[in-house]
Amino acid sequence: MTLDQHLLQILIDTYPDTVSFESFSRQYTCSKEDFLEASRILKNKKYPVSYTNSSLYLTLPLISKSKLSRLTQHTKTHHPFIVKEAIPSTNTFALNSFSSFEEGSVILAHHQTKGKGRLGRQWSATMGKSIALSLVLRPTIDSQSLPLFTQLTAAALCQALKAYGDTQIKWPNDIVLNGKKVAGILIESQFQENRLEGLVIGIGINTHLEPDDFEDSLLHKATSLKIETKQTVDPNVIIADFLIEFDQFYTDWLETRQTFPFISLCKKESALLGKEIHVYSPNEPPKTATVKDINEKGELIVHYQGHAQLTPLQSLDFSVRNSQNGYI
Ligand code: BT5
Repeated sequence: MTLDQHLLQILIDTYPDTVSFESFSRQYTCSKEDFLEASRILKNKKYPVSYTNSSLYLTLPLISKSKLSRLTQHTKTHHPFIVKEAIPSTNTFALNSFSSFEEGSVILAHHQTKGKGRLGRQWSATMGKSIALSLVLRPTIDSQSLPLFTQLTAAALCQALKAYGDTQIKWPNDIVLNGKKVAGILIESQFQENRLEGLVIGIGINTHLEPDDFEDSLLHKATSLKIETKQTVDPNVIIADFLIEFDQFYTDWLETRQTFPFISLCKKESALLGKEIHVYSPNEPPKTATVKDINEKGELIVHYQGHAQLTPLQSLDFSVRNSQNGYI
């Protein structure tokens, strides 16, 4: 590790306290110049660091491997944590080296520079102000069960974020808080010679983003936990809470193959049930429909205007928007 990486580690573990040159140099022999240079490097990399006199501190809590391990020591699945500084996408990173990660591995990044959304869309993030997480799984399932994982993940994430306000699930993969998107889910699969080798469950959560961090086009439909609660939140607690909820649903489902526990939660917390929506599918004009249900396969059951029958929608093919106010 380089000196700035050591300094970052100490700052993370010391948060919210300051780290002085004296205390740092007791552990890592270095000159004051080296210490200042390491501080400058962190600042240039856009870590949220500030100075007081000759001390340094983080203005926001960052992901801490040691804290995460402590908070998840009793989870049902073992979760090794891999924390990267800055990478284009935690999902791509997990998929590119899929075979090297054991089941339950969690890849995180302080800064995800080219996050992916569904259907080729982008997911934006700012250094230290968002959670980018990819969970590696190798369940023995057929590819038809894949859409279920989005609902299972949405239920777990919605539960984990309840502590910060009235979160709801906008089928299939958005978590909304006070009507605006605060988190998104992207599940990707890894195939080896037509055999499903495993899954990468990607989630992005806006923790400390400020209005300035969002592009203009997102301002009316995106938010962060900080904006909504006016408080600093601990990403480690959020990640641990999500994994605890996820493991519960996942291990139960592996055992029983019953989808009721998480589908019923998706229905209870649905931002769409009973609403009129526009359904967008590739190469077709949007169609107006009323949302009637979410079935046991995780499909959205809608009633298209003028149709006698109900139609199930699969998350892979559609995106939906509320008719009245654009987002939900
Ligand atoms: C999603 O796609 O919402 C999936 C987001 C998944 C991100 C995670 S982060 C870890 C992992 N690694 C990755 O590379 N990705 C995953 P979708 O439903 O297609 O929504 C994308 C749309 O949401 C964009 O077209 C924007 O309109 C909007 N958007 C982009 N960034 C946002 C943000 N930070 N907050 C709220 N909305 C955002």
